[in-house]
Amino acid sequence: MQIIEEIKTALMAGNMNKVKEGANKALEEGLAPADIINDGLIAAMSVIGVQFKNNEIYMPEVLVAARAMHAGMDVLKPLLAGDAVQDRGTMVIGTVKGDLHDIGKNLVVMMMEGAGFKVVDLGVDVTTEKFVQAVTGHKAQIVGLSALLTSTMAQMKGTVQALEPYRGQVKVIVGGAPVTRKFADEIGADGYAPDAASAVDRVRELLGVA
Ligand code: B1M
Repeated sequence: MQIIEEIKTALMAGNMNKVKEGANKALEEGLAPADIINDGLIAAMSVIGVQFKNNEIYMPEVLVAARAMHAGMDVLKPLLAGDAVQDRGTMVIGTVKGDLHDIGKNLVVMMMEGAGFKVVDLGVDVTTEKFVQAVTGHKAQIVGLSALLTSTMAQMKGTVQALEPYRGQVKVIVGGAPVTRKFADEIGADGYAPDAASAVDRVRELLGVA
Protein backbone atom coordinates (compact mmCIF):
# COMPACT_ATOMS: atom_id res chain seq x y z
CA MET A 1 0.00 0.00 0.00
CA GLN A 2 1.29 3.42 -1.01
CA ILE A 3 0.79 5.13 2.37
CA ILE A 4 2.61 2.36 4.24
CA GLU A 5 5.56 2.71 1.86
CA GLU A 6 5.52 6.48 2.47
CA ILE A 7 5.62 5.92 6.25
CA LYS A 8 8.49 3.46 5.94
CA THR A 9 10.50 5.81 3.73
CA ALA A 10 9.89 8.72 6.14
CA LEU A 11 10.88 6.65 9.17
CA MET A 12 14.08 5.41 7.56
CA ALA A 13 14.90 9.03 6.69
CA GLY A 14 14.26 9.96 10.32
CA ASN A 15 11.53 12.42 9.33
CA MET A 16 9.30 12.70 12.42
CA ASN A 17 6.75 15.05 10.88
CA LYS A 18 6.30 12.94 7.76
CA VAL A 19 5.86 9.80 9.89
CA LYS A 20 3.19 11.56 11.95
CA GLU A 21 1.46 12.90 8.83
CA GLY A 22 1.66 9.46 7.24
CA ALA A 23 0.17 7.79 10.30
CA ASN A 24 -2.75 10.25 10.31
CA LYS A 25 -3.26 9.84 6.56
CA ALA A 26 -3.23 6.05 6.89
CA LEU A 27 -5.89 6.30 9.60
CA GLU A 28 -7.99 8.55 7.35
CA GLU A 29 -7.68 5.93 4.62
CA GLY A 30 -9.18 3.42 7.05
CA LEU A 31 -6.12 1.37 7.96
CA ALA A 32 -6.08 -0.22 11.40
CA PRO A 33 -3.56 1.32 13.85
CA ALA A 34 -2.05 -2.11 14.51
CA ASP A 35 -1.45 -2.69 10.79
CA ILE A 36 0.19 0.71 10.43
CA ILE A 37 2.48 -0.12 13.35
CA ASN A 38 3.34 -3.64 12.23
CA ASP A 39 3.61 -3.09 8.47
CA GLY A 40 4.94 0.47 8.61
CA LEU A 41 6.84 1.41 11.77
CA ILE A 42 8.12 -2.00 12.88
CA ALA A 43 8.93 -3.12 9.35
CA ALA A 44 10.96 0.04 8.73
CA MET A 45 12.79 -0.27 12.06
CA SER A 46 13.72 -3.84 11.13
CA VAL A 47 15.39 -2.54 7.97
CA ILE A 48 17.22 0.07 10.07
CA GLY A 49 18.42 -2.73 12.37
CA VAL A 50 19.84 -4.72 9.49
CA GLN A 51 21.52 -1.66 7.96
CA PHE A 52 23.07 -0.77 11.34
CA LYS A 53 24.36 -4.30 11.81
CA ASN A 54 25.91 -4.24 8.33
CA ASN A 55 27.59 -0.89 9.06
CA GLU A 56 25.59 0.70 6.24
CA ILE A 57 24.30 3.33 8.68
CA TYR A 58 25.55 4.54 12.07
CA MET A 59 24.22 5.43 15.50
CA PRO A 60 22.89 8.94 14.62
CA GLU A 61 20.72 7.50 11.84
CA VAL A 62 19.40 4.81 14.19
CA LEU A 63 18.57 7.42 16.81
CA VAL A 64 16.66 9.70 14.42
CA ALA A 65 14.82 6.72 12.95
CA ALA A 66 13.84 5.58 16.45
CA ARG A 67 12.70 9.10 17.30
CA ALA A 68 10.54 9.11 14.15
CA MET A 69 9.13 5.72 15.16
CA HIS A 70 8.18 7.13 18.56
CA ALA A 71 6.45 10.07 16.82
CA GLY A 72 4.34 7.59 14.86
CA MET A 73 3.66 5.53 17.97
CA ASP A 74 2.43 8.67 19.76
CA VAL A 75 -0.29 8.99 17.12
CA LEU A 76 -1.22 5.32 16.93
CA LYS A 77 -0.77 3.82 20.38
CA PRO A 78 -3.75 5.59 22.02
CA LEU A 79 -5.99 4.19 19.27
CA LEU A 80 -5.03 0.58 19.73
CA ALA A 81 -7.87 -1.65 20.82
CA GLY A 82 -6.61 -4.49 22.97
CA ASP A 83 -3.38 -6.17 21.97
CA ALA A 84 -3.76 -6.00 18.23
CA VAL A 85 -0.08 -5.26 17.72
CA GLN A 86 1.81 -8.51 17.65
CA ASP A 87 2.90 -9.09 21.21
CA ARG A 88 6.33 -10.60 20.85
CA GLY A 89 7.09 -10.56 24.57
CA THR A 90 8.12 -8.34 27.45
CA MET A 91 11.71 -7.37 28.14
CA VAL A 92 13.05 -5.83 31.34
CA ILE A 93 16.31 -3.99 30.73
CA GLY A 94 18.74 -1.83 32.65
CA THR A 95 22.35 -0.84 33.15
CA VAL A 96 23.73 -2.71 36.13
CA LYS A 97 24.45 -1.27 39.57
CA GLY A 98 27.32 1.19 39.76
CA ASP A 99 27.17 1.93 36.03
CA LEU A 100 25.68 5.14 34.62
CA HIS A 101 26.29 4.55 30.91
CA ASP A 102 23.00 4.35 29.03
CA ILE A 103 23.51 5.36 25.42
CA GLY A 104 24.00 1.79 24.16
CA LYS A 105 21.28 0.42 26.43
CA ASN A 106 18.86 3.05 25.08
CA LEU A 107 19.68 1.94 21.55
CA VAL A 108 18.84 -1.63 22.52
CA VAL A 109 15.52 -0.38 23.98
CA MET A 110 14.66 1.44 20.77
CA MET A 111 15.51 -1.50 18.56
CA MET A 112 13.53 -3.89 20.76
CA GLU A 113 10.50 -1.58 20.74
CA GLY A 114 10.92 -1.16 17.03
CA ALA A 115 10.79 -4.93 16.69
CA GLY A 116 7.45 -5.07 18.53
CA PHE A 117 8.54 -6.01 22.05
CA LYS A 118 7.19 -4.35 25.17
CA VAL A 119 10.19 -2.94 27.04
CA VAL A 120 10.35 -2.01 30.71
CA ASP A 121 13.41 0.21 30.99
CA LEU A 122 14.73 0.38 34.55
CA GLY A 123 17.36 2.97 33.65
CA VAL A 124 20.89 2.99 35.04
CA ASP A 125 22.55 1.87 38.29
CA VAL A 126 19.97 -0.90 38.67
CA THR A 127 20.34 -3.23 41.63
CA THR A 128 19.92 -6.98 41.38
CA GLU A 129 16.84 -6.74 43.61
CA LYS A 130 15.23 -4.26 41.24
CA PHE A 131 15.86 -6.53 38.25
CA VAL A 132 14.33 -9.49 40.06
CA GLN A 133 11.30 -7.47 41.20
CA ALA A 134 10.70 -6.13 37.69
CA VAL A 135 11.04 -9.56 36.07
CA THR A 136 8.47 -11.09 38.39
CA GLY A 137 6.22 -8.00 38.53
CA HIS A 138 6.02 -7.62 34.75
CA LYS A 139 6.10 -11.36 34.01
CA ALA A 140 8.97 -10.67 31.62
CA GLN A 141 10.23 -13.34 29.24
CA ILE A 142 13.59 -11.66 28.77
CA VAL A 143 15.87 -9.56 30.91
CA GLY A 144 18.67 -7.47 29.43
CA LEU A 145 21.73 -6.40 31.43
CA SER A 146 24.05 -3.72 30.10
CA ALA A 147 27.49 -2.80 31.47
CA LEU A 148 30.16 -0.47 30.12
CA LEU A 149 32.75 -0.74 32.89
CA THR A 150 34.94 -3.74 33.57
CA SER A 151 34.30 -3.05 37.25
CA THR A 152 30.51 -3.33 36.88
CA MET A 153 30.52 -6.42 34.67
CA ALA A 154 30.84 -8.42 37.87
CA GLN A 155 27.36 -7.22 38.87
CA MET A 156 25.96 -9.21 35.98
CA LYS A 157 27.03 -12.50 37.51
CA GLY A 158 25.20 -11.76 40.77
CA THR A 159 22.07 -10.73 38.94
CA VAL A 160 22.11 -13.86 36.77
CA GLN A 161 22.49 -15.96 39.94
CA ALA A 162 19.65 -14.13 41.70
CA LEU A 163 17.40 -14.82 38.72
CA GLU A 164 18.10 -18.56 38.94
CA PRO A 165 14.70 -19.48 40.49
CA TYR A 166 12.92 -17.78 37.57
CA ARG A 167 15.06 -19.12 34.73
CA GLY A 168 12.25 -21.36 33.51
CA GLN A 169 10.25 -18.21 32.80
CA VAL A 170 12.91 -15.70 31.82
CA LYS A 171 15.99 -15.69 29.58
CA VAL A 172 18.93 -13.41 30.31
CA ILE A 173 20.84 -11.49 27.64
CA VAL A 174 23.91 -9.38 28.37
CA GLY A 175 25.82 -6.75 26.43
CA GLY A 176 27.97 -3.64 26.56
CA ALA A 177 31.42 -2.75 25.24
CA PRO A 178 33.57 -4.85 27.64
CA VAL A 179 31.22 -7.84 27.62
CA THR A 180 32.12 -10.84 25.47
CA ARG A 181 30.39 -14.05 24.50
CA LYS A 182 32.93 -15.94 26.63
CA PHE A 183 32.07 -13.82 29.66
CA ALA A 184 28.35 -14.31 29.01
CA ASP A 185 28.87 -18.08 28.94
CA GLU A 186 30.99 -17.99 32.10
CA ILE A 187 28.29 -16.18 34.12
CA GLY A 188 25.54 -18.42 32.78
CA ALA A 189 23.64 -15.88 30.66
CA ASP A 190 21.44 -17.30 27.93
CA GLY A 191 22.60 -14.84 25.33
CA TYR A 192 25.08 -12.14 24.38
CA ALA A 193 24.84 -9.46 21.72
CA PRO A 194 27.61 -7.14 20.55
CA ASP A 195 25.21 -4.46 19.31
CA ALA A 196 21.59 -3.35 19.47
CA ALA A 197 20.46 -4.94 16.22
CA SER A 198 22.01 -8.28 17.16
CA ALA A 199 20.26 -8.03 20.52
CA VAL A 200 16.92 -8.18 18.69
CA ASP A 201 18.07 -11.23 16.72
CA ARG A 202 19.32 -12.98 19.87
CA VAL A 203 16.07 -12.28 21.76
CA ARG A 204 14.01 -13.56 18.84
CA GLU A 205 16.09 -16.74 18.83
CA LEU A 206 15.87 -17.19 22.60
CA LEU A 207 12.09 -16.71 22.65
CA GLY A 208 11.49 -18.52 19.40
CA VAL A 209 9.50 -15.64 17.90
CA ALA A 210 9.69 -14.21 14.39
CO1 B1M B 1 32.52 6.41 30.41
N1 B1M B 1 33.87 5.02 30.22
N2 B1M B 1 33.01 6.61 32.31
N3 B1M B 1 31.26 7.85 30.41
N4 B1M B 1 32.50 6.25 28.54
C1 B1M B 1 33.95 4.35 28.94
C2 B1M B 1 33.04 3.13 28.90
C3 B1M B 1 35.49 3.99 28.87
C4 B1M B 1 35.80 2.78 27.97
C5 B1M B 1 36.28 5.24 28.44
C6 B1M B 1 37.77 5.00 28.43
O1 B1M B 1 38.41 5.03 29.45
N5 B1M B 1 38.32 4.77 27.28
C7 B1M B 1 35.83 3.76 30.38
C8 B1M B 1 35.62 2.33 30.88
C9 B1M B 1 36.93 1.61 31.13
C10 B1M B 1 36.68 0.25 31.59
O2 B1M B 1 36.06 0.01 32.59
N6 B1M B 1 37.15 -0.71 30.82
C11 B1M B 1 34.88 4.73 31.04
C12 B1M B 1 35.05 5.24 32.35
C13 B1M B 1 36.32 4.84 33.06
C14 B1M B 1 34.12 6.11 32.95
C15 B1M B 1 34.19 6.74 34.34
C16 B1M B 1 34.69 5.82 35.45
C17 B1M B 1 35.05 7.99 34.20
C18 B1M B 1 35.31 8.69 35.51
O3 B1M B 1 34.43 9.26 36.07
N7 B1M B 1 36.55 8.57 35.93
C19 B1M B 1 32.74 7.18 34.58
C20 B1M B 1 31.93 6.06 35.24
C21 B1M B 1 30.56 6.55 35.64
C22 B1M B 1 29.71 5.37 36.05
O4 B1M B 1 29.15 4.71 35.20
N8 B1M B 1 29.66 5.09 37.33
C23 B1M B 1 32.29 7.40 33.17
C24 B1M B 1 31.30 8.31 32.82
C25 B1M B 1 30.87 8.55 31.54
C26 B1M B 1 29.91 9.65 31.16
C27 B1M B 1 28.80 9.88 32.20
C28 B1M B 1 30.69 10.93 30.99
C29 B1M B 1 29.41 9.17 29.75
C30 B1M B 1 28.13 8.32 29.81
C31 B1M B 1 26.92 9.09 29.34
C32 B1M B 1 25.75 8.18 29.19
O5 B1M B 1 25.84 7.01 28.88
N9 B1M B 1 24.58 8.76 29.40
C33 B1M B 1 30.54 8.26 29.32
C34 B1M B 1 30.77 7.86 27.98
C35 B1M B 1 29.92 8.51 26.93
C36 B1M B 1 31.76 6.91 27.63
C37 B1M B 1 32.24 6.48 26.25
C38 B1M B 1 33.06 7.65 25.70
C39 B1M B 1 31.18 6.13 25.22
C40 B1M B 1 30.18 5.06 25.68
C41 B1M B 1 29.06 5.02 24.69
O6 B1M B 1 28.01 5.57 24.91
N10 B1M B 1 29.28 4.39 23.50
C42 B1M B 1 33.11 5.20 26.57
C43 B1M B 1 34.32 5.06 25.67
C44 B1M B 1 33.98 4.30 24.43
O7 B1M B 1 33.23 3.36 24.44
N11 B1M B 1 34.60 4.70 23.37
C45 B1M B 1 33.31 5.32 28.02
C46 B1M B 1 28.31 4.34 22.41
C47 B1M B 1 27.32 3.20 22.65
C48 B1M B 1 26.33 3.14 21.50
O8 B1M B 1 28.04 2.01 22.65
O9 B1M B 1 27.47 1.58 25.07
O10 B1M B 1 29.08 0.07 23.80
P1 B1M B 1 27.88 0.92 23.81
O11 B1M B 1 26.63 0.08 23.36
C49 B1M B 1 26.64 -0.73 22.20
C50 B1M B 1 27.05 -2.18 22.50
O12 B1M B 1 27.97 -2.30 23.55
C51 B1M B 1 25.76 -2.88 22.71
O13 B1M B 1 24.85 -2.20 21.87
C52 B1M B 1 25.17 -0.82 21.81
C53 B1M B 1 24.86 -0.27 20.44
O14 B1M B 1 25.07 -1.12 19.41
N12 B1M B 1 25.13 -2.97 24.01
C54 B1M B 1 24.31 -4.01 24.29
C55 B1M B 1 25.13 -2.14 25.06
N13 B1M B 1 24.35 -2.60 26.02
C56 B1M B 1 23.83 -3.76 25.57
C57 B1M B 1 22.94 -4.65 26.17
C58 B1M B 1 22.57 -5.77 25.44
C59 B1M B 1 23.07 -6.01 24.18
C60 B1M B 1 23.94 -5.13 23.58
O15 B1M B 1 21.71 -6.68 25.90
C61 B1M B 1 21.03 -6.43 27.08
